[in-house]
Amino acid sequence: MRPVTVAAAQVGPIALETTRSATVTRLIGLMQRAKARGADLIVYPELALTTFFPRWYFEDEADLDRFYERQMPGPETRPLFEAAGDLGIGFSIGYAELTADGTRFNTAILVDTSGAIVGKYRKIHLPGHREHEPWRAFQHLEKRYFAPGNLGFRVFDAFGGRIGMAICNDRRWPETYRVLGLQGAEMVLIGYNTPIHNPPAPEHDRLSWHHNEIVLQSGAYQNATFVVGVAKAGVEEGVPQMGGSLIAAPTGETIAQAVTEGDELVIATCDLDLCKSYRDSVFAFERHREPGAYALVTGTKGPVTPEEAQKIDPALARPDD
Ligand code: CDT
Repeated sequence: MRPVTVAAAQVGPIALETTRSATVTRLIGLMQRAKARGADLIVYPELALTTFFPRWYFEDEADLDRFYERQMPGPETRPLFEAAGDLGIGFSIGYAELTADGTRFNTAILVDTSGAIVGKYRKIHLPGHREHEPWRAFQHLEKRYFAPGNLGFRVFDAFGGRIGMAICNDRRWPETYRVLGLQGAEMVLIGYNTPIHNPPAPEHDRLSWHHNEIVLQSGAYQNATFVVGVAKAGVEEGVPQMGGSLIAAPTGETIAQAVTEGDELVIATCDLDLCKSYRDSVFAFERHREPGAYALVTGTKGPVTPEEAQKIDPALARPDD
């Protein structure tokens, strides 16, 4: 047995004017409760230090800066690291990162039980749009406010296992889990902010929870890993965001799930050895995958015609005698 007790720390709304320090105090409260319930690791949502600011169009880029961290830890976030070290609990948290060269990333880090950063991920799949679209009830300007992550999907050996991270929209893409799965990920941590209303496709709104659960479950099952999905939930600055935080096992089953849309700990003890049974049998990648047949997966970004596909993968043009 290799048990890791993980707490998905769903966080209710954070108002625009809430200070970083107030939010960090709130996150420390969740951390203390998680530790008291036996957690080794607490996972906070995407952009957990502020309100989900991509819902607004800021004409002046300088207005954006207040949402970004130039250092991690910085003066306002250091107490979170100190609390983790004092309590002996690890954490993962999402935040907006502004690098020394001025690049903006949507980032998550993994911190061990001594309070040291042991892993970093920068969000690769950025949803939404780049330009102001006033017809929308609210914006989703991630493509404007962040550059695509440049660190790939890495794994980190920590907590007695192999941990991967992804952020929100990444969870909808099978490539995310597969790249991590090919590196032996045993637990994938995914914070998210998902507005229930999707302005370009409102017909999807009622399916938000269904889509959340199927992608987290299938990512877990198809890659023989635990997946921890953690929401920033509730009505934040007038925009309802889905909760539905959950922990999925390599069996494909949900083993713990949120029942509120506010601050809530969703806790499960995950035996990482459970991954082995799937990785050694139905998903023994080294025996059963056929990467030669997947040329289109990396050979094109968008859909192609059958003729274009044949140029990328000549097998698709071979006579079927
Ligand atoms: N934060 C984030 O990535 N949210 C997206 C919303 C998609 S609709 C523009 C998500 O996939 O949940």
